[in-house]
Amino acid sequence: ANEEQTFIAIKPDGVQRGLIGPIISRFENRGFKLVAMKLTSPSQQHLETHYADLSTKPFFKGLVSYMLSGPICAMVWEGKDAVKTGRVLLGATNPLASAPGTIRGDFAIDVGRNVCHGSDSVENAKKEIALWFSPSEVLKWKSTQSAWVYE
Ligand code: YYY
Ligand code: MG
Repeated sequence: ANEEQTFIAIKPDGVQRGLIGPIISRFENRGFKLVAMKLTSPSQQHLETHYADLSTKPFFKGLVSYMLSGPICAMVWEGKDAVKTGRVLLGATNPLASAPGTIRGDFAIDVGRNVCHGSDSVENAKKEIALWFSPSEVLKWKSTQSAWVYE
């Protein structure tokens, strides 16, 4: 029940701005468990697949070149309601509409530089995790904190 997984990626602007630590801390502090992580520079084709649902949007080309502009910190976080709660931690897509206290609401201004990605559904999380990680890169481990995070 507490094993839902979501794909979270710190985008090139987040990496360049030194926000890997602060963003990871938000998920750690909340009680989620890190089960996969890598710093990676995926190909254009990989990023076009990741954002395939948006391929007809006018911002698609710019989005892909932004995602190609530097390393990305790709992660899988696990825990109760991880997908929906991950989106809450991220804030709205447009940072100017994101509440303070959210990642985008605290660290970003423009929609095309919104520092972090998070899966929007359990089904898409599964697809994204399979795209970014091989099964052996996603670890099964028991956190000693779990009995203090979950009742
Ligand atoms: O899931 P989320 O990242 O919050 O938004 P999506 O609608 O999936 O769009 C993906 C990505 O595209 C968004 O994080 C920024 C960019 N984008 C944009 O540059 N301009 C828009 N009007 C909408 C989205
Ligand atoms: Mg999305």
